[in-house]
Amino acid sequence: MLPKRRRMRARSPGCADAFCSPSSALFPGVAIYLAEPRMGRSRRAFLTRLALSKGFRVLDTYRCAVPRTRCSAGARCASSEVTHVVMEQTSAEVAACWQEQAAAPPLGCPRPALLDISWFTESMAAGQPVPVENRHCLEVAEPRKEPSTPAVLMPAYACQRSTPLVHHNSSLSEALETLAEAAGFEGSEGRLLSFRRSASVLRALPWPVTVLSQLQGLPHFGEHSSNIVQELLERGVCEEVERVRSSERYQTMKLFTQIFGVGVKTADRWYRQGLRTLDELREQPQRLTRQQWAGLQHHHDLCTPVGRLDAKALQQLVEAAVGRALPGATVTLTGGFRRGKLQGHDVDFLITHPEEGREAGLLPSVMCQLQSQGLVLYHQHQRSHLGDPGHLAQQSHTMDAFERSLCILRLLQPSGAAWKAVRVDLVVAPWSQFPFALLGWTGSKLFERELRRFSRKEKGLCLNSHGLFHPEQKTCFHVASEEDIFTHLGLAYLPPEQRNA
Ligand code: DCP
Ligand code: MG
Repeated sequence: MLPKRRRMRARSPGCADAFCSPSSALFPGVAIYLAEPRMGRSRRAFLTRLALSKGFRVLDTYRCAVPRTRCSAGARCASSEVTHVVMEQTSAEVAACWQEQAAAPPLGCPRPALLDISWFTESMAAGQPVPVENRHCLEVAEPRKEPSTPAVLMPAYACQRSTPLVHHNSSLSEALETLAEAAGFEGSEGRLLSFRRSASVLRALPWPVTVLSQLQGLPHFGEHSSNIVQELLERGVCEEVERVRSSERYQTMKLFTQIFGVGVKTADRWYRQGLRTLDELREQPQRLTRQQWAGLQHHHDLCTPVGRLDAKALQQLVEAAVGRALPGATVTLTGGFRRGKLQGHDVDFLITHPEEGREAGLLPSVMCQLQSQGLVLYHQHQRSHLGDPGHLAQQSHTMDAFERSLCILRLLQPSGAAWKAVRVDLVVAPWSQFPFALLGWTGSKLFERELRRFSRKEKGLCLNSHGLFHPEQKTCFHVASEEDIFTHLGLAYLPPEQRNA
């Protein structure tokens, strides 16, 4: 039993059996009745308040839908207004039974629609009643397909499932990604990973999640992630996510970590020292590395997403410079653009040459070529560590030992004299390691992480951008393509467009 005050609140305001009169509702043609059996009283009260706040009319009693004067049942058939009966976790059969027993309308009176909670939550999210579709209806003749049982087998590792770029659960996965990012800002690696994994599962689902029960059986949905999804489905917004997004801490950490060369640790230090804006950083150049200073100088451009056409134009420039520096060398566009993304924060290129060894020390001459054309705004060369003892099997998931140049290049815009600064990574891999490097640099970051975890935990092998190794025997698998790597791991091949985990 609810405390008295809460009971009063659940039933107020206004008339005795309706929570809201037709004249005060935004949608006078719609009168909702929330059927309680599986819903529970407090949840019903919560949903009622939600609907009222959005201007819906919610009735406290269930009656048939014909005005009393025209209804054959006459006075027995009281006020006659419910148009939409909403139930939760109720099968079609149980719903029909409920209607017969609780309040079957007399002959001649049309029955209101018997709907599951998905119609309600979609309407709340839309801010207006959405049209009733078959999938919302409980009164279908054939047994309804239970949305609580996922029609897909969802494997636990992201490398075991297809994750397309465009999917059905963007707002849910973006909310979880925000929480993952915020956890990362606080150094909570465990929370970062669990939110990121649940967001990734949603991206892999071939249908939109509309009711919480559809999460049953899906991997990586702990209590916290499930609660977030539940709140989003019921209210359209999640308080925790909104709180994070509007917090000074999150906004400042996001601002600082977007600067080229600034990681979470640096951003956190600056935040704790009271810094909040880019201008404050610019006033203290002694705090900044050369890379961060260049990042700040070109910050506006570097925060503007790079488009596919820009990536293609840069590929031509890089190909020309590489071709002059080492004829026969190839340039492959990797990173997000290889996965089909239309925009990215940078452009990643992988360079190799079919004759093993010819690629060594290639980048200084490539950079000279680009510099002579006035295209280099900043670059930092890192020599190859491939010759260093024991490097191959030891690389972490974030760093490999390839020669690379982290650059900011000047890209002329088709519009004319204007140009913009673009972040470009050039990475050089020997031919024999190219498939591993390509796999490692195509991403997504979570996909890579999961692939390496799968290799280690399920196969006892160590995978990185240099090779696939047997840790004890220190042996390496020879491969000619990415497909070979998937085969060695016993995985179905996933093309880059399906690696958007
Ligand atoms: N990568 C890596 N080692 C690094 C940096 C990146 O192995 N030091 C890998 C991880 C990513 C891929 O390369 O999967 C590309 O990195 P980006 O950060 O450029 O990520 P994306 O290209 O996927 O995203 P965006 O479109 O924002 O550039
Ligand atoms: Mg990239």
